[in-house]
Amino acid sequence: MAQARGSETDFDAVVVGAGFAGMYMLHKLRSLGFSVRVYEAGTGVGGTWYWNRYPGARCDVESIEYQYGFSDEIQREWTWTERYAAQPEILRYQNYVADKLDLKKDIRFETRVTAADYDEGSARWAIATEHGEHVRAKFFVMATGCLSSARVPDFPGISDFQGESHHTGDWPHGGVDFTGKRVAVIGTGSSAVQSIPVIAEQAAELLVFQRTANFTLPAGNRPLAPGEAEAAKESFIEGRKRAYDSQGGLISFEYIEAMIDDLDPDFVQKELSDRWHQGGFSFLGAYGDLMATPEGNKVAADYARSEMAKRVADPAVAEMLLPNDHPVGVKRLCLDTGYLEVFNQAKTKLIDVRKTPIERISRTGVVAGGVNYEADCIVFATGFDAMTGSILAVDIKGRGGESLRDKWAAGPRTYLGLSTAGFPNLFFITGPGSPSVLSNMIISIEQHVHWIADCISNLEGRQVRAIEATPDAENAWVDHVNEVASLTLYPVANSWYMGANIPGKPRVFMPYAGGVGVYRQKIDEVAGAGYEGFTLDREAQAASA
Ligand code: NA7
Repeated sequence: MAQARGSETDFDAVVVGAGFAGMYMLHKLRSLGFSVRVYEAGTGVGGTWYWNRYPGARCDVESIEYQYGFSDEIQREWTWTERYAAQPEILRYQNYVADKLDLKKDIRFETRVTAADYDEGSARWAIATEHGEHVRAKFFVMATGCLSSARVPDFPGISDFQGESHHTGDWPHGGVDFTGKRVAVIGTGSSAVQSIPVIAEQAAELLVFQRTANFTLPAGNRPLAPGEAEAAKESFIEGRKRAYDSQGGLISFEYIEAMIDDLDPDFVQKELSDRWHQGGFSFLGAYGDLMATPEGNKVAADYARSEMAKRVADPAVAEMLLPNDHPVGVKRLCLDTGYLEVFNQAKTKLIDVRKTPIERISRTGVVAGGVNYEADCIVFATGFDAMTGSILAVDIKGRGGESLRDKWAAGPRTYLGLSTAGFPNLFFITGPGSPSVLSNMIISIEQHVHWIADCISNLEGRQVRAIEATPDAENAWVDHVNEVASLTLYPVANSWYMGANIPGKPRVFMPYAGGVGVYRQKIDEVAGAGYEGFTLDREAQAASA
């Protein structure tokens, strides 16, 4: 245990981020008796759901599944109102949990961690914040989220724009009034697909700048029927156990394992149709090779395109909106509520910026293909420096002063997505190399929080002062992550999973595609074998005894 446990400058653990991951990590470690300090850049808890306040922001995992599962009391006390919860409801839930567990007293808000240096002599992290605060901790946990580093492309002239502009991931707390305005939205990923129908309700004119047409299916959102949420509470804890062992941490649908060629074509079409109209990600589980072979995927992609085309009145516009350069599901599938229908409105114009790239932002709008598209507001729905952006935003230096930014210059390298060689006592929650964004994030967060808390407890109990992944174990894991990815179609698309949306970012498939259940088995085996693949610092143990 830390000598100065509970002092204002020395902690057992410092955690960065107070979203779902950081909040639960704090609670878990604190309940085990450890002293913890959390740093959070925002003024409140919530992480992703604190920052992404754009109109229409909504989770694409069903609310019943997208909530903590560690407390039966909490899940019974909270009642979700919609099939897919909207951002304000999720943020209210997070605040309810934070207040119930009295988490906020250990969180320093409006404080970014800027640097963390590992001191080998004391086996402690020295952590610095933007306000010049310096604290030390034995364990350093990055709970920074996978999609937290909002990215506005480096368009020339961006500061010349005289109107209002916002990134969806850094949205003003007071909201934005688009009434009667000419609004330009750049990007057509999930954030754009969710926000555009809501913006269209207010805007006088809507310009949508599309680089890649994305697959989108109707979310099928609806209010939960009276009694539905209550009934779900009865089976929730039991369902959680199944979710932990499932493929994607979701139990509201089954993945069919049989390959398409072994199935009756009529069955396949019916399955695709049923799943499409059910809404959500179940569509991607219609048969075993949907995400694994171009031939298998094409059947689903053709089905998706035919459904999407039905929603767009003008065939020329439909042609622009139909994805044709990547398999379905390898970029995050969008779930929408009235997105494609917006393009049937006279006030909406779709601009293909693959054909006519955005050249610059002018004082009065967006210039593409030599045309200045005038706008009063620009919405940058341009995504994030995903998975590594927020980790590398902190200048982390490990043993021998090695910089994590340098170590990961050619792409992130982790052991189990939890740790990285050369950086003892540093943990990532849902880090690159773990299922993370390919799963129900809450399931993966809980899996990691449990593992890290068990690990810390175990080491403290044995008075081990440092744990560090070995380079061999890390290399083998990185190879395994790549091998599993290569069995899927994921690497073929220019997605943020691959880092492809950031100019100059290495193209590496970052999440682990092997599934939540398989992954869980692996990390539990590692722990059960006495932290196989890690070095435990026993020399120091003897010294401190
Ligand atoms: P995404 O999914 O990364 O979408 C960003 C969009 O912005 C996407 O359509 C990009 O096109 C587009 N983009 C990015 N840079 C540019 C430039 N320079 N020019 C034109 N268009 C650009 O982010 P979201 O916020 O929508 O969603 C992130 C995740 O949050 C989502 O997957 C869910 O998990 C929730 P591209 O496709 O790269 O050609």
